[in-house]
Amino acid sequence: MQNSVVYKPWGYEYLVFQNDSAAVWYLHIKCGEATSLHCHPKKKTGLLLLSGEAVISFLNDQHSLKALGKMVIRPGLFHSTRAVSPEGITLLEIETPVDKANLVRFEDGYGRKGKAYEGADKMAPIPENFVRFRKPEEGKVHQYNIEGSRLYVEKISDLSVLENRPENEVIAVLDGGLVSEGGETIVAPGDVGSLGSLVRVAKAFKAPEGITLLTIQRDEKAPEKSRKRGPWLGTISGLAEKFPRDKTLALFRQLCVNRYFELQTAEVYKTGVIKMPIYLSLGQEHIPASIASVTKDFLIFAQHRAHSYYLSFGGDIRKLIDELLHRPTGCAEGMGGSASIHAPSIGMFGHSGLMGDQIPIAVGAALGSGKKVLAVMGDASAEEDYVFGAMGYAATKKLPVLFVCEDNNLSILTPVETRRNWNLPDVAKSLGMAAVDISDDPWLIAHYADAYLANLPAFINVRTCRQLWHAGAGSDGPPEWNRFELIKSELKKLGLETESEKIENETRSGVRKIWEEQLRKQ
Ligand SMILES: Cc1ncc(C[n+]2csc(CCOP(=O)(O)OP(=O)(O)O)c2C)c(N)n1
Ligand SMILES: [Mg+2]
Repeated sequence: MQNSVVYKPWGYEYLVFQNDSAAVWYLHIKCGEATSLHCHPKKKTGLLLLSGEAVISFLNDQHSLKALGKMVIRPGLFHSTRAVSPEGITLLEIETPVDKANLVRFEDGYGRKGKAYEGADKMAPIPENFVRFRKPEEGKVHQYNIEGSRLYVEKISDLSVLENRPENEVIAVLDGGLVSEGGETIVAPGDVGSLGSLVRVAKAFKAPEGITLLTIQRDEKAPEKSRKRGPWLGTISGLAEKFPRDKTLALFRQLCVNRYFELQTAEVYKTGVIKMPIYLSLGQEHIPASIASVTKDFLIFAQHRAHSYYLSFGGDIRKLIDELLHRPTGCAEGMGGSASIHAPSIGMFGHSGLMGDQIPIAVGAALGSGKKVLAVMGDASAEEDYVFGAMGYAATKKLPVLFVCEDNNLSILTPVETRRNWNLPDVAKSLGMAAVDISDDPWLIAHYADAYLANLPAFINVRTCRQLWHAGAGSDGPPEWNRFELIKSELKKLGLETESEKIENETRSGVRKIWEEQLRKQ
């Protein structure tokens, strides 16, 4: 548990820090979701809200908290934390003494009433870029940044050093504390409050063992973007190590083909020889490569952003180029174009242009053929009612459909949070199929695609970033996270730097050469 992210029906949590006195947990609760109404009979819990807005409910009372709001929950007090802001909340819980099993669930919206803490099936390795506090050292201040806040952890023996610091800074005690002349505890681990109050009481009481303090400052200038979609996105899960190296390299080769195809297409588009709108998958190109690395045995129904599906599932790159150039030698005889990559020879069917209509058609294909079907949608097309109708039907009839949503948070330019307050995997679950909400880590995508194959229908929501404009080759600046670079640095850690550089160079020049050859055929 110490090194795991624990996935909960309301979001996830992981251990940020632990010493003999206290454990600090980081929780992300999704909008509208809540922890069970629970208590810890033997533990005190300090709550510190880092971002968003929460309502803390007790048996007969409620309090709302905004960013950097704080509260101490005494042992035995039943409480539940609900996220009420659209982006969900991030919360630190400082628990003391350290005892994760000390939990009584009284009421629970997810059927966990009376049940113990989550088991290993709900755990995954903590991604590398999740913040974890190092061991505090006397005389040193360690700084961390989480969700628009700066966090400092320090071990202090003489509390007078705190006197010149801003009084309204929020603090949590992680070790040590203050005692009275008679040896009674005044301030102890798990306490949360303001620096000003601590400084005031520190003048009257002693700190025999010093104090280990977490201090938090809100960074008002933190870029909005970094707070936009949650810290668990744009991460690597740690699964990469468990994948066979040849599989990882084959996946990387395919995603490089997809990526350099899109980059080269963008270049060619700027010259004006492509006469139709193009829909590039740059930033999302590794999603089909990841699914195809598990199996290519699917009928494929994707939508307008589908070049990478065609390439990953056995399409011929020259026929794709010809399709973009309106040639009869194109995969759809030049009549589909970028938005409708149609290639029955590889089991791929072109999109009509009506967002989401590929989903009922995909479900119908599964019903009629009995074959496995990959039904791909965007986060916006998934909002069409016929998509839900078809997904519900697939769940009822247990049809072999893997639904994948490439959730780039955008409908052309409108982000999800201004369009809806519900979450797609929740809808899929309520319709009766397994569903997950994951970052676009290729190993994680492959892991779930593989795991779900035996239990279709199932739904995978992949949080990803579109790197270029909705249509065309323009860009509005760097993506929220750069998945390609994250993948390359992971390959480096796996000792695959030389091989992956070679693959990248080969595919870059190979794809360019093929594009040039096809253009010369004009
Ligand atoms: C039924 C319907 N409504 C609206 C449109 C206009 N439209 C074309 S693409 C698009 C956004 C699609 O977003 P998403 O499904 O998330 O895919 P993405 O472009 O992000 O990959 C919209 C609204 C359409 N083609 N069909
Ligand atoms: Mg979208």
